[in-house]
Amino acid sequence: MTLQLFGHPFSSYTQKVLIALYADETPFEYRNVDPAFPENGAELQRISPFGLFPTLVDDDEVVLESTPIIEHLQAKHPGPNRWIPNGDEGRRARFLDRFFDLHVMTNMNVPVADRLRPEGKQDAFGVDRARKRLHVVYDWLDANLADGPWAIGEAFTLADCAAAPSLFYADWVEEIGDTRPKLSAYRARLLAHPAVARCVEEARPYRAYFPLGAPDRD
Ligand SMILES: N[C@@H](CCC(=O)N[C@@H](CS)C(=O)NCC(=O)O)C(=O)O
Repeated sequence: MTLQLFGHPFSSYTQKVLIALYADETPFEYRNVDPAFPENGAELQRISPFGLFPTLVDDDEVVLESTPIIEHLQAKHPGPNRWIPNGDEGRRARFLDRFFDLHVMTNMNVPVADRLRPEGKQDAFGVDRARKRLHVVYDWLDANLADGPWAIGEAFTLADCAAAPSLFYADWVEEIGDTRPKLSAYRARLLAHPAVARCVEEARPYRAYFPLGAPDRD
């Protein structure tokens, strides 16, 4: 049976998994959960506890969470890319995957989610702290990323799947700017990767969904 991916083209975590699927040219059925396709959203609510996306269905197995989904793809549907290499490289890829999700994606999402809160329920302190933390994170990445082309060096891995959407959107929230040349160049290389570029194009029609207003670039 075909793999099914429940996700949304504008969703950063969906894009993280799509990058792996596209880069490996793995066939799958895309169940877009945009309100335009209510049957996909209803099915996702049925199979996933919080209705979060991405959610992968492989025969009768439901796989939740973007990182385990990519691990599942590597184990059960391997393609040309090795998402988690062996040994030290694999440990570095796993670490950076956590770093991009927990520090870039999470802090990026605070101001975004805050804008969606009901009037009077905003958290100005939390938003300010998250914006400041993004700059600390940028400085750390600029100092600690491999010289390229990718996060751990030569291999395009799980870490890059996580990095692409998180840096894409984080830069819209707080610009990386000219003072972090290594990180800026890495973001640009990611956006030029064919699998990432495809995700960016597929998400373009949904840019009006960005709660802070999408900048006129990228
Ligand atoms: N830790 C999860 C995060 C998934 C997640 O938060 N997805 C967002 C879209 S990017 C979502 O489902 N939002 C809908 C909601 O919160 O109801 C992963 O890695 O897959």
